[in-house]
Formats: sequence, C-alpha cells, structure tokens
Amino acid sequence: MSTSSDVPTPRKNPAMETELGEFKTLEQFIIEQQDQFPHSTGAFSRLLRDISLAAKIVNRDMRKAGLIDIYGSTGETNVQGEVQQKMDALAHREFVLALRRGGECCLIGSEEHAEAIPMSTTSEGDGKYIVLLDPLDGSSNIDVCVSVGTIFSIYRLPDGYDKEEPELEAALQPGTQQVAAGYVVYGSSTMLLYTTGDGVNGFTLDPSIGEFLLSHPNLQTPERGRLFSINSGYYHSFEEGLRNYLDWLQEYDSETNRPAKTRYIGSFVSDFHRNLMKGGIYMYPATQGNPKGKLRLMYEANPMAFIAEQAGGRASDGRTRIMEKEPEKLHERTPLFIGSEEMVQRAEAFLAGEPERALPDT
Ligand code: AHM
Ligand code: MG
Repeated sequence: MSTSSDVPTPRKNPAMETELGEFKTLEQFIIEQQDQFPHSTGAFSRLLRDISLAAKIVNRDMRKAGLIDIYGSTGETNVQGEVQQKMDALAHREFVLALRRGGECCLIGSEEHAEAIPMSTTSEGDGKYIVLLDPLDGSSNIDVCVSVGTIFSIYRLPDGYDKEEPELEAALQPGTQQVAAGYVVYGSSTMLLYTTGDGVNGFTLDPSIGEFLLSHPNLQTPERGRLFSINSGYYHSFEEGLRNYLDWLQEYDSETNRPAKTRYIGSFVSDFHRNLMKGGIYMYPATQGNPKGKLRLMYEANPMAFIAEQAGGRASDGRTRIMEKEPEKLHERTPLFIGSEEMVQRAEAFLAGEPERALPDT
C-alpha cells in the first residue's frame, strides 16, 4: 500500500515551463551590458528593443501563415527583380514601423526597398543609428513551412551628416564599421542572436511569456565542421577551384573525416545558423545567373560575417575578407564563403589554385 511519502514530488517539466529567474531576458541582458558603459545614453539598448519587438510581431504573424492571407507573392518585384512575397512586405513594414516609433534610427536600408529610407522622426529618440536589414530572408520557403529569418546590421551615423536628412552615402560603410549585427531565425523555435563585437549571445523566444531569454551565452562555432551548404545545381557554372574543393569534400578519407555532408535548406539564415552551431561552411559563389553572387553585401554578408568572426569563424568572398569590402551600392551583391575557420580557409586555398597551401592550424 502506498503512503504519502511514496507520492513522487512533481518535477519541473522544462518542455512546458520556463522557471523565472533561471534565464535572463534580452532586456535585462541589454541593460547589464549598457551599465558597463557609464556614459551610455541607452539609445542603443532602445534600438535593440525596437528590433526585438518587430521580430516578435513578425514571428506571431508567421506562425499563422496558412490561416491568414500572407502566403504567396504580392505580385510586385523588389529592386533585385525578385518576386516579393506578402510576408516580405509585411516584415519590412513591421521593422520600419518599430524603428520609426522608437526614434533611435535615422536611416533604414532594406532589401525590400529600392532607396534608403530616412526616418525624419519627430519622436524623442537620438536618431543616431543606421539600420540595414533583410526583413525576411528565404521568404520563398514560407509557403512550405521551412525556417526563414531576419538579418540586421547597425552602423553609427558618421560625423558631418544631418540626422534629419541623412544622405544614402552615410549607409555605405564597410562591415568593419558595424556597431552591432544579428539575426532572428524563425524555426522550430525562434532565436535571436547578436553581437556588438564582444562575442555572440543567443536568445530563445518563450512564446508563453513573449520574451527572448538568454539560452546560448558566448556562442562559439567549431573550428572545423563536417557540413557544407551550396546549391550544387549550379555546379557546372562554378569556377574550377571551387569544383575541385567540392570534389575534395566528397572524397573518402577517414583521417580527415571525409566525405563531408551536404545540407542546403535554401534559406540562408537557417543554413548559417545550423552550420554555426554544428560546424560547417555556407557558400554562394558567382554563378552563370548571378555572376557577382546572389547574396547582398550590406544586408546579408556583412552582418553574418560579423557574427561568424565573433563566434570564431571566418567570412570572405573567396579572396577578400567580407567586412573589409568597400561598398559602392546599397543593394550590391557578393560571393560568400562563411563558416568554420578551417573550412573557409581551405575553400580560399582551392580558389587560389593552391589546395596544398598549408593552413595555419594544420
Ligand atoms: P532572399 O533574401 O530574397 O530570400 O534570397 C536569398 C536566399 C537565401 O536565403 C538562400 O540561401 C538563397 O537565396 C537561395 O538561392 P538559390 O535558390 O539560388 O539556391
Ligand atoms: Mg535574403
């Protein structure tokens, strides 16, 4: 016969509930970071809060895709000549609204808008930041329930520009000038990762309390990985060095843990995020259809390069470090090789026609 002492104590079910106090919220984390800078005005913290708020709204809407009318295209094409999805337009709108309302941003560059958008804000904010973003990367995947994301990059308005009417040139800064960058992946869970140049921290959205909670502090990516992500449908238009690298990855060699494994979702944020966590390389090189690569330097390559480097990884266009490229246009494209340090270095060696080139760590 059972006694009261046999009754099992209810155990916390981590799948159902988040213990308050167990995790720091994004807001708490931002304020703690801000406190390290005694002269900080809090403007940057408010800017991050505005971005995370827009991300939560986009997340909420996306979770209802299929039930409300946000599937499919708007019938318009964006500045790159690509079909604009309804969710692209909606995400763009939410981020612009949140940033305008917040008042800390004076200029937005968005993949979904041909021109840079001056905020001309009348609110209380300082308006000294420039935000460049891809509001919804991989949006053609929404209709089939595949993970998509938002990518953002933050710069300071350089001296000499008027925050009321900043010219587009103010946004054309190399990636090394970023004060912060991050992304949100709307996947099986929703995560926001960002860096301010002092490591990478990841936050997972707890939908029951509507807060991003610090789940992945000081994230580091493996130096070597086993995953490679590329659209190999374009194999025959790749340059010879790249084809040789892909062939090398697929050879059998137990000592170097080959063959590597292919993983390609076709949603850059999701491919990048998986490779960051597990170790791997993402490549979007020049192809016949996109001779300068497909991804955008300012909205996709620079922010992810900042994250990759801060997590111990590497990013280049195959020859030049991404963050050192001088931008000429807001919407310019670049080839991109990004991920685990050793894999990106080896890709660069193959592209240079020197596959045997000693890598610093081998
Ligand atoms: P998007 O920003 O318009 O969504 O385009 C970028 C996307 C990336 O997410 C993805 O990696 C790539 O395009 C896929 O291109 P492809 O279908 O040529 O492989
Ligand atoms: Mg994109």
